[in-house]
Amino acid sequence: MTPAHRIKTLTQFIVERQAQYPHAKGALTRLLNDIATAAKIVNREINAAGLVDILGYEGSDNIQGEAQKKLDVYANERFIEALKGGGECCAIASEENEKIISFQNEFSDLGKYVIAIDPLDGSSNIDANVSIGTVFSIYRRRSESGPGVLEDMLQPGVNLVAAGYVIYGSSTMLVYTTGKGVNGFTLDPSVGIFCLSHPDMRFPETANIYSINEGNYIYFPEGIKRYLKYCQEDDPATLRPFTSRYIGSMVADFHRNLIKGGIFMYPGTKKQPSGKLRLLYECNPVAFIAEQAGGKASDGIRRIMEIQPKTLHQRAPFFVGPKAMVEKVEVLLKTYSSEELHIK
Ligand code: P6P
Repeated sequence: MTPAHRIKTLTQFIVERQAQYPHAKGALTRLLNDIATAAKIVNREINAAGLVDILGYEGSDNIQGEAQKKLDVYANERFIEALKGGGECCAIASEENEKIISFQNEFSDLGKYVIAIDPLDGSSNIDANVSIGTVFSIYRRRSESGPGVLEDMLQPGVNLVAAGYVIYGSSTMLVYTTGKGVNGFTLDPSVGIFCLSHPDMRFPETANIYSINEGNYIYFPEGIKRYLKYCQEDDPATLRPFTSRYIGSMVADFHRNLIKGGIFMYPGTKKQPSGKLRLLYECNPVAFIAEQAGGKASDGIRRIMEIQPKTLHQRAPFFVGPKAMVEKVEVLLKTYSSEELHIK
């Protein structure tokens, strides 16, 4: 048992980091704490979901046309409530809402940030008791004042101020970055406090896991088919054959790969050329974390964080993990799929 004086809580950590920025007024600190508060409330419902009637479908579809699980709706409402109440952001883009949700703050010096969020990613796994997650991106607003507008949200990942995810698994963790490394905090449910458990997270030097839905194999570009065969070749010197691991919940798959070393792939296919994952609130935040952890994130051609979003819910092919693994995919796509993917 770690002595109490050696536990560093998320709040202590954020405040300490804020002290490194003399001009910081604490807005980002409060915003991150608002997110942590909502995560604790969602975590409580997820853990109780098996006991109360909150599993199953809400009976409505979200803007993606995906049937909304009751917990999706519940999580979305909790995060919107916490962020609106906290007053530090002027708009939210959520996977569950077609348009941005804008707030007018009565105090003009508030609301400097906008948030893009997937409140409950992987929710199709809820009733199978598989780990699910929340993913969030934080940008500075671009508009001067008043309620946030769409242009505040349509920013490339390189403009991110902070990004992170919460994984609701065997334990609940919040992992985030503000561009100065990646740190992981585990929730102590007995006191409702996130405690620093994974300081300075980085991809391991050696990595041998690949994560992809191989059920889409026949629709993959030739370069991806070649990469999968590469993963399966017998070459102990390069740790191959790699191990295939796929949960179908991006946060859980990425978190495992960050800890143990591996690449997560959701390629574009003949059926969905832009892939399935959304740029703003799934690819960009995970890409920021991956880069800060020494890795790389690409759409197979370009750095994910340099893509200029054109629409709120646009999708992107997504390859994220250790640099060497992502670069191998990029080379094979360039070699075998250049026409298909219009690679110059
Ligand atoms: P598939 C969950 O619905 C999600 O958006 C991600 O969390 C996950 O990685 C992906 O979809 C799984 O998609 O097509 O493999 O079931």
